[in-house]
Amino acid sequence: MLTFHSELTKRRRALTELDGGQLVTPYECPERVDLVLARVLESGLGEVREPVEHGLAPVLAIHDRGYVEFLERCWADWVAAGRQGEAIAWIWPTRTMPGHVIPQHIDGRLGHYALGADTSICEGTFEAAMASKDIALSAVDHVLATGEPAFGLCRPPGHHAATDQFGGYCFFNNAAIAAQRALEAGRSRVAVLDVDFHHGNGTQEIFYARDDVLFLSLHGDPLHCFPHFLGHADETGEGAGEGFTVNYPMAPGTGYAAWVEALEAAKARILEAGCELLVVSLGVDAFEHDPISAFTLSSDDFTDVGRRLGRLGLPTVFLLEGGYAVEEIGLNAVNVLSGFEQP
Ligand code: SP5
Ligand code: ZN
Repeated sequence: MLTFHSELTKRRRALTELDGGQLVTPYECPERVDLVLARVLESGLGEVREPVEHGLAPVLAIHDRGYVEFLERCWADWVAAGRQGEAIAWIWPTRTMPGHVIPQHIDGRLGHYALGADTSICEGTFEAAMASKDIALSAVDHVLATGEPAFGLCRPPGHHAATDQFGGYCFFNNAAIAAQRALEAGRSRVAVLDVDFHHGNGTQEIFYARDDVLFLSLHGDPLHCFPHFLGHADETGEGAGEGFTVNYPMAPGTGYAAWVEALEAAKARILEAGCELLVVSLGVDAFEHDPISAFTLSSDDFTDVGRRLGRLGLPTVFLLEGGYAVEEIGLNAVNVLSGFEQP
C-alpha cells in the first residue's frame, strides 16, 4: 500500500514535557517518523509519496476557527510575552470557575485551548500539525479515488484533539478530518476505529451527536489511564448519535486475548452499521514495552491485528497516532499494515 510522508512533520521538535512533576524529553519525538519510514522502506510495503497541501478548509470543517488561530499564533505570542521556556498551560477553567469568556492573555488562552499539561507548544508546531493533516487528507483521498488502502505517517498525532482543544500530543484531529473528507466525497457513513492505547477523546467529542461517523475505541480504562475524563463504556453517543460511539475500556495489564475480543466486537458493529470506509487511528502504544502505556500486545500480535482488519473487506486508511517504544514503533506499525495486506 502507499505511504504518505512529509519531512515537515519534523518541524515540531519540543524539548519539554511535564511528566511526573518533571520536565522530560517528549515521548512524542520526530525520530518516530524516521523509524516508521525506515521500516516501511525495508519491508517493501510500497511507494512513499509526499502529501498534497489542502489548506485550512478541511481543518475548519472540524475545528473551531478561534482555536486554529490560537494555534497559529501561540508561539509568537508566547515569545512576545518574554517567556523563556516552551508554552505549557498551567491554569484552566474548572468546575468552580467555568470561564465563559475567552481570556486575552496568553496564559489564559493557553488554559482555554489546552486539555492537559503534557503537550508543550514550540516553534514549528503549527507547521507540523498542518503537514500531518495534509498527510491524512492525501491518504484518504487516495483510498476514495482507488479503493486501495493507504497509510498516513501522521505526526503529530490527532485523536486527543477536540473541536477547540489540544493535548495528548495532538493539535488537529487527523482521523476526524479524514472521516469528514470521506463524507464530503459522498460516503454516507464512515467508521473511525481507534486502536491506540489511549482513548480517542477528541474524535469522540467531535462526532458524539452524529450518526454519519461511527466511533469505536479500544483503550486503557480512564479510571486508571490518560486522558482520565472520557472513554467509559456508558458513553454511547447522544441525540442522533446515540449508539454511534462505542467504548471498550480495558484494565491496565490487558493482553491480546481479551483485547482481540473487543476488536472483533468492534468489527461486528462496523459491519452492522453499514460503514463504507474505515479510518484506523493506528496507535501502536498497546505494545508490551511501550513506556507510557499498560497493555501487553507483542509485535506479532500487531500482524494479527492487521489481518483481522483486512478481513473486514472495507476501503481503509491507516493514520499513525501514538507509539513511544521508539525502537519497535516501525516494526509494530508496519506489522499491522503488512498483516492487512495478507488477511
Ligand atoms: C497520541 C497519544 O498516544 N497521546 C498520549 C498522551 C499521553 N500523555 C500523558 C502521558 C503520561 C505519561 N506518564 C507516564 C509515566 C512514566 N514515566
Ligand atoms: Zn496513545
